[in-house]
Amino acid sequence: MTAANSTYRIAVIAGDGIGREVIPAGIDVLRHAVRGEHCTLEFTEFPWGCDYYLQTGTMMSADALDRLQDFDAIYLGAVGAPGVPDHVSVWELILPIRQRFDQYVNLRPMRLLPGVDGPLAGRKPHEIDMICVRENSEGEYAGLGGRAFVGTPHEVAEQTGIFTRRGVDRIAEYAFALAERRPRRLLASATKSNALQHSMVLWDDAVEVIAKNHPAVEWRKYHVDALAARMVTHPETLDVIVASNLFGDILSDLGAAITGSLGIAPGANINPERRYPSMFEPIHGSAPDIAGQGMANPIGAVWAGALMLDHLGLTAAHDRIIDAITRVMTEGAVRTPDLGGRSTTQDLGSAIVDAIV
Ligand code: GGG
Repeated sequence: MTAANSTYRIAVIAGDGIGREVIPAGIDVLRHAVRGEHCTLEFTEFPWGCDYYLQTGTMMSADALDRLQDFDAIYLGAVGAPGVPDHVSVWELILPIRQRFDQYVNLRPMRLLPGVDGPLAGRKPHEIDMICVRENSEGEYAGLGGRAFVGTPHEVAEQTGIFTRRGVDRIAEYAFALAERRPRRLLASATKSNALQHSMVLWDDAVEVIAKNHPAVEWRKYHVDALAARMVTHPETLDVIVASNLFGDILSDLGAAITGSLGIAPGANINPERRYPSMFEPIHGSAPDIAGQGMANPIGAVWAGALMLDHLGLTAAHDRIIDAITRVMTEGAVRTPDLGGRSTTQDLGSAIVDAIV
């Protein structure tokens, strides 16, 4: 950020599939939302993703991380395409960015918007308002392990989860501090310490110590399977959920599903110390089955963009976007097919732009 002229430099990686459709809609909304804020959003697009991989053999250029480091934030669409193994697209783009820039918090709001019918019968927006604080730098996605004897009957794979005291302490601290700022001040810690007797017992021990610093927060731990069930049966009892990398990934997809569509859900990969740029993305993937048809829901990307503005200090612009999304969903005239409508990505993006006041 350059304070003198309030220009915010944003790296854009639209990526693959519907990422290329929802990110332009998001940029359009962001530009409208900051009008009157006396600032400029300067977007720099990078062509990285699966097409780039098929042309060059790598998902990003060799100097990509050095180049991204100079930006105030990164706005990501989606990665993944037929013809490129998913572990390549994720491990050569999303995960290196999260790790290099120590984006150890993956924040995923899960909120039923007014006007949206989720799959849980009769539930009202105030009953489904959760946020997942997912550990984003280690755990099950640490990347350690390997395969041997590939292609033989003796083939073996090892995937090692890494849980450090520092890693759990810092994500728990972030989650409790967030819970303290929310009206209900509730926190659920996702564990599985009955079966994972090393990693998840460390997780539980660390969370318990951090909880003592936050006496105003009412908290308890749940085994992750029971917590998944509770999200469906009693979502109104849940507020902040703190979870490991894998558990948080799964729970937040479930959370998105019960709010009506995966297409609505935003994600923020945050380096809270602001030593490095943070990255903002819809949680959905590239959806090759609907890519190219202009029917993807842009709300996840738009909402992720709003989280980016909030992170950059443009809180009023964030609020304007959330109000506009809420207004459009409440009115109900413009909906993409995932929400039961026939509108296009562009229709919905334009309706959100028009609803910004
Ligand atoms: N919107 C980003 C995207 O394409 N995500 C796909 C994905 O599977 N990401 C893995 C993760 O979030 O850990």
